[in-house]
Amino acid sequence: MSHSIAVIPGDGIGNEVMPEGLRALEAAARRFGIDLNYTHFDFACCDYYLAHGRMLPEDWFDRLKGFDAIFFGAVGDPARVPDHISLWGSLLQFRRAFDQYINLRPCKLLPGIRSPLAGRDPGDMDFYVVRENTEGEYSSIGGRMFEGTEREVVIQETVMTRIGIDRVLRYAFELANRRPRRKLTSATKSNGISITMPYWDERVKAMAGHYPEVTVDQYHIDILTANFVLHPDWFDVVVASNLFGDILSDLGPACAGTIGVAPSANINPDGTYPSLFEPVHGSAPDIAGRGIANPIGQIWSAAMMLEHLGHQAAAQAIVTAFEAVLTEGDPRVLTPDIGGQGNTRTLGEAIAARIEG
Ligand code: GGG
Repeated sequence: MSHSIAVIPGDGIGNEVMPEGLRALEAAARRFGIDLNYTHFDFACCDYYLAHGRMLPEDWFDRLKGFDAIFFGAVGDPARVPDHISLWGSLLQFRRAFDQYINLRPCKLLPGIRSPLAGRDPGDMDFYVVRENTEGEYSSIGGRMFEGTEREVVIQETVMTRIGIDRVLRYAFELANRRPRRKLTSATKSNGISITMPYWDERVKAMAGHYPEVTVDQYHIDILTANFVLHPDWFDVVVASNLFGDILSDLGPACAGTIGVAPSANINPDGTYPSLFEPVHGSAPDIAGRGIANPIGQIWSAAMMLEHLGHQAAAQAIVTAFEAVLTEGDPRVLTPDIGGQGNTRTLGEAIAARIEG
């Protein structure tokens, strides 16, 4: 079976973890007889912006729309390009144009990684954040008035639509319904954000009526973040708006010990357009160029991509491989964020070797 993959490493450590993601994919492809055809793109990064005055070429949509999936690294180089320009000019364009309205982000304690949540065992944290990915607080609607004067006014709207909320809720309820605990938690802030968030809560209640087997609870985002730290075992599927989901899906992996291992899938569930797979972490300018970034977020994202393309066994082989390498815990192999003295490549090579058996 053959799949076309668009490869976009982006900025910073995206360029360092991407080769290890591809190494893992190739190892899985060899073992399971999958034919993966890669096309590499140099846009959606700040070098491209500085050379061309835009993050993407004019014809980017037509060039990417026919791929089976997009494998993405990270974006952002704030010393050279403001973050809102690089993010809005690339990743957020992909998510919207390809209607990738689900951002699925697993949060799991992994073997051998020391969690700041002392005394927890791996069973204590194993949940998904389902983030709404195309609207909400990430709107481009708003503007400035009286710029540069004392009367300066800045407004940005939150956009919530019935279709947009219902489709992410349906996905989250379906996911919860397939999992043994059948539990869904909704992130809200309807006491303070008094128009959009009560509407979100209403839609959760309406959707819950279609899923009587799923236990539903909801927390305001402030106490929810506290409970991620204090009681990660309470959660199974957590559904959240764009901004809340972004925050929760960094916090979840941080509670598991490092954000460097966290993967994500930006999914277009209808399959009309390619879905995009990327680590949760950004371009990490503080460590970029040193070759020490943890590649597991990129490698796990590769596994999510293979699963999305229908290769469950190959995806599982990748997860089993990095769990085995972590369990082994050889400090010469592991990256510094998880207590090792190795680097991006030593960890990536060890995982690829395990995948091939
Ligand atoms: N690999 C993900 C990445 O580059 N993230 C940068 C970022 O700021 N993302 C914000 C978002 O996911 O909305």
